[in-house]
Amino acid sequence: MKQLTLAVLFTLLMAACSEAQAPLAASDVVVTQSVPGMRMSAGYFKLTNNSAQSINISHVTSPQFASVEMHETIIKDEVARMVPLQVLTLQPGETVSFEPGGKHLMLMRPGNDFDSVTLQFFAGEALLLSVNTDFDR
Ligand SMILES: [Cu+2]
Repeated sequence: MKQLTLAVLFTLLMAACSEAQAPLAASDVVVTQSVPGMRMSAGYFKLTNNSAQSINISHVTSPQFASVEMHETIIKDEVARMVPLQVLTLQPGETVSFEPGGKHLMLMRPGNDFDSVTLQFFAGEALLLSVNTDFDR
């Protein structure tokens, strides 16, 4: 009986640890090559809220680019256009995909010489997540 209690406690502790580890997680992170002459790349990924509260991403930055914006592609009058996404809200447990033709990052004005890109996700002043991905020029 005592052994069983310990096993349950251990399991609970492990669950608590993994929860505390990463309230926000990113996977399948891709930053595309910039189109020649455009000096602009797109960023795609999946973002998951592992916490019990909703998360509001206010902006994303990258040390390798002077400007990063969250965009959403919408179709209006059969014309696709991009609109800035002011805030990205993730409900508890929700995963949102940034993908071609939908939500995406626009990364503008790259610096010189880098072979990986860092994306930093912010909620106001708070840095929630920093991820790296390869970038082959
Ligand atoms: Cu865009």
